[in-house]
Amino acid sequence: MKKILMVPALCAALFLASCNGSKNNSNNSSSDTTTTAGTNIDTSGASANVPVATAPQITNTISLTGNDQRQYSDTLFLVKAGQKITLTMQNIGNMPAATMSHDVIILKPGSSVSDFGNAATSAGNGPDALNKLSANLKKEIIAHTKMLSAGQSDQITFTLPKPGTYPFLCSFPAHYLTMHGEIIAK
Ligand SMILES: [Cu+2]
Repeated sequence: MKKILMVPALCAALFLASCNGSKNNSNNSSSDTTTTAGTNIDTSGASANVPVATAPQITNTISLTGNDQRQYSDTLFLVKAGQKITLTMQNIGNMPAATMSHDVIILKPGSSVSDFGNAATSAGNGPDALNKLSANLKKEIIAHTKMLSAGQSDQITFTLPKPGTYPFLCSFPAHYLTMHGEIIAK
């Protein structure tokens, strides 16, 4: 007698909502499973046309483009630390090299994109701009592509030795303000 009264009382006092919820879940579970299985069938290119809002997959192949709006095509990559990474960068714009070129500079974890970008801006857009940077800033560079004019591309390989967040940026004057991102090595 005491037990029968206690169970609904506890339910009401503690988790009324969850008691109701678990009843509903068990009633619907079979139809839910069918629906989920149905939506998983399409693995073809449908997702290629839709901007991906979820976290990127781990990869060792990075493909980037830069456009005349001073934008990279992607700003976040996940890779494995200690493995060879291949990065391809292409300038898909049309503007003249002197006004709109792009590169990719990958920096050590903890490096400041704005400090590096400011110094790169002062160094200008000449072919030896990176050489004009201070020795301390040069030491921050893990790898970099060539400076690419419209239509050009470059491929580099490098290894991110330790897990961490490696910033990257474009070193063309002032481009770091919009052209920067992160490679996270796991
Ligand atoms: Cu750029």
